[in-house]
Amino acid sequence: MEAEKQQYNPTPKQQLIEKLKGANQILICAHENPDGDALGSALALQHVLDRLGKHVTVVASGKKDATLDFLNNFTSVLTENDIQSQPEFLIVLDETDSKAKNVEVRRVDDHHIALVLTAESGQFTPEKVQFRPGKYNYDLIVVVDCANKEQLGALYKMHERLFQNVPTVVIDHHLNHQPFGIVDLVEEKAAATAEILVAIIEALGQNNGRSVNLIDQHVATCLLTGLVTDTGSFQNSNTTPKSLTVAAQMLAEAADHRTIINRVFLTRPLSQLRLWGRALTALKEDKPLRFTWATLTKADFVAAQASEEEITGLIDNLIKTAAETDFVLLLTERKGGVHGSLRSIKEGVDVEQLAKLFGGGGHKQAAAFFTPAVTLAEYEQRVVNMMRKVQRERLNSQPLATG
Ligand SMILES: [Mn+2]
Repeated sequence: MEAEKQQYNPTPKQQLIEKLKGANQILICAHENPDGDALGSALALQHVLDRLGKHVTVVASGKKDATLDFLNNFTSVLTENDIQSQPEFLIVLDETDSKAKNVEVRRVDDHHIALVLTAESGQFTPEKVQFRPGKYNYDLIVVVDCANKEQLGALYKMHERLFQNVPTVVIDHHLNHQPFGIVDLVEEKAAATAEILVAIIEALGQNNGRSVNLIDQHVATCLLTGLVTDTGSFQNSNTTPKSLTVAAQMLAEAADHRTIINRVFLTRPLSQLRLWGRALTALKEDKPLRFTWATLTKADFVAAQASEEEITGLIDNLIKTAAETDFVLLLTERKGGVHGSLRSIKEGVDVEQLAKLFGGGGHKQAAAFFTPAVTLAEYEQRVVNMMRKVQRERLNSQPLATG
């Protein structure tokens, strides 16, 4: 073992492939409330490992987005309550002095069972018996698209012992990844976990010089879903030549691009449309100070029969398209307070600084904050006044435009 280690220094990718090839009972975990990349990656890998004759289970906590139900095996994804994480319990008998025969499990009464055996010679004594934890149901855990173990949510909390005892490998692309497996394959430049998986799946198809293409239509659709969702349909700045090349490869393998676009981008529940409609109808602007904002109260959510999650996409898909504005703001009344989302439109306008004024954070282009224990009615004016103050200072400090 030691000698082998000295000669061979595998990369994380090689280590990961070896672990996948060597495992038989595999648990694939995606992050809480899995998105297109998390589910697409998990289900693609499941399909491939299945074809390699392994027993594979996919699990994720929280809400599974029903718009992704076109993914192969979507309905087989389990939640943290469905999986067994207790190890076997072993009753171990020392046979040094005498062999056991006629081993049998016998029910004593409604509350007791007995393991019954006879000594071939001599007699067994209590000191010969030991109790030990046995095997787990899984010999490998694969975590996809998670920056840290906390992102697994209730799945991790509920099965902490399982994660501590079964080797875990991680495939991820987040910038702030905190390693938590025996192998963490992290490619920060990858637009999606699905993009990293393509090379892994290709390697899994190589066996002793023979090569099998494991990327069939199901796998290609799953992986393209991950790429399309994480790049906002190749509109976001994380789109690279590699992601487009991989997307082209998936299309060549007959990925169902039309279904992905139709389901992920062109289909919205009516409750969501009603909610967005309310926000857009009440859009406000400060024309001289060049910013635009929308608000949604608790009453709006009730009237639209929409949930808090249905706000997702509103600011990026619609409010952000507002013309002649430096930045946009969306204030929503949520459980326990008011949430603010900010997006920078004009180059150089840093909305992270604005979010920080309200205890929030994020990036220059996209930031958010949450203020507990306030209502929108009392908070909106305060936020807007603060934005006015900052914008006024910013615009006044700028050199006058020429021409
Ligand atoms: Mn991702």
